[in-house]
Amino acid sequence: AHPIHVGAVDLGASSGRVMVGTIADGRIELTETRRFANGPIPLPGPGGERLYWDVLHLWDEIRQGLLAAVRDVGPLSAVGIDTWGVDYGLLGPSGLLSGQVSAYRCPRTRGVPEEVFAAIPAPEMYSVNGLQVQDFNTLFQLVAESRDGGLPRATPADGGVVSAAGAGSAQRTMLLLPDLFTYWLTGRPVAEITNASTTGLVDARERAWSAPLLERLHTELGVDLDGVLPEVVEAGTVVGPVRRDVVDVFDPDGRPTPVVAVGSHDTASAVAAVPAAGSDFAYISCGTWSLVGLELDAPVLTEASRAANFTNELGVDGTVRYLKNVMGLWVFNEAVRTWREQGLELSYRELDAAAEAADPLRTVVDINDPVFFNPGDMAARIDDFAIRTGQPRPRSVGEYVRCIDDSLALAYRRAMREASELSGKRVGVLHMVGGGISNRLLCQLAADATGLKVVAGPAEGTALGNIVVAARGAGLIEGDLTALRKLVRNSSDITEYAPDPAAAAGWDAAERQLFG
Ligand code: LRH
Repeated sequence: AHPIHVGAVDLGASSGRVMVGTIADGRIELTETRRFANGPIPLPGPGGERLYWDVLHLWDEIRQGLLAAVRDVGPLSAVGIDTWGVDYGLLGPSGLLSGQVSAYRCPRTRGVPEEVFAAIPAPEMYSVNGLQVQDFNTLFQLVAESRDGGLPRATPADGGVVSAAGAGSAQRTMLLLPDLFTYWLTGRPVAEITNASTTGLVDARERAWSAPLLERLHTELGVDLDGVLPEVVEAGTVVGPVRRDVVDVFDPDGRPTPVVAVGSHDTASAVAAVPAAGSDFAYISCGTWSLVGLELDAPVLTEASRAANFTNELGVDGTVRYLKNVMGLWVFNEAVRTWREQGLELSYRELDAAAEAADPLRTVVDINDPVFFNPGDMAARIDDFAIRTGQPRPRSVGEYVRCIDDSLALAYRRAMREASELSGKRVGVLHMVGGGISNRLLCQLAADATGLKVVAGPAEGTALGNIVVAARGAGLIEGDLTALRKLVRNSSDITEYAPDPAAAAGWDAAERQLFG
């Protein structure tokens, strides 16, 4: 059989890439055809800074990456797109992008959840959408958007001021970022379910927009989403052929390549690629964020789960991604960015080696503390945290990185235990996927802190998850999730880390000291 080439566009908050997965002999070989930097761009706004994505630049990179794929590797039999969750663009009545695309770290949503929960109590909301509360959930962004006038208010809820007289929101269409790029490629607007589940507007049991929730947003907060939300599709749906006049991408028969709505939330693609053989596994998807959790058949919508801020995002093939957002390598990347601005040139390898040599658990922070969320000088924030909690401040770059790694592992330990308790699922092995697994110290610390065997790999989990779902959606391969995972496993470098039993006491003590 001749090889099948599948294009995967995978955008992260700090970098994006276009890959080709070549499927032959039960394996996938990856070729990267384009990689580019990404990051939120600040602009001055009313009451402070706003953060935006340069989506036109991203679109241009996607186009060039796909053209390079066809040119350098061969015709593409399918294309799939995934990005980080929650962010969206709005189309105006003529289908053109209207306004800018806000970045999820934009402070415009500060205080919005409280405003929303005053009208729709948080427990009521969680019992429907099962979503953790983060300021950046699309629902809160849409409330902020309508307050800024980007989404016209349907009722004069802002002290009698109607922002765009007469213009109903129904003239807008909201497309999450992967769906926006898919729309530009195919002309068809859809909402792929795994990413739609990060909006807060989806009924987690029904896997559909929640009509009662939308109704309440309209009547109680004046946010009218009637007609704004596109048709929901499950991951694996062929959205349509690529428009060759837009990007000239074709298959081996010269026909326009089908664009498949894959697990378009990057985390959903990463979880689809966890190379697990059985079902007793937990996972950590390690990138800008660490997404720590379990795969379940049904959402956990209990009050205890809400109180622990666990989320029920939706996965491919009817699964639920029951997980927690842990701050992730964001803190490390921001620290490095600041050091480089200060003139300190250290490679990742040197930084990891320095962390490895540093004393373990000397300083630990609550890595999920909101002080680490916004861009800025992370070392200074660690200092503040250390002083506030009566711990020694790190004395060297290596000690700062060690503090970040130790603190991440401590957060993994806690999230792991909670996920198990709240869902009743027992965990036998911890899979780590994503670029963050190149940090070997972090993988070992994850094993030590959780007491679980860690199976690390693949680093390109998200792209592989994208590729297998795109390939199956386009009818190029067959099989259930277990079969797709086997294909990923055959294609990946995998490293195992055994927990060091002698380390357990240190982790117990660190957790007690920091969290009581
Ligand atoms: C990871 C991720 C995560 C979301 C966040 C906005 O890239 O998609 O799952 O919570 O970005």
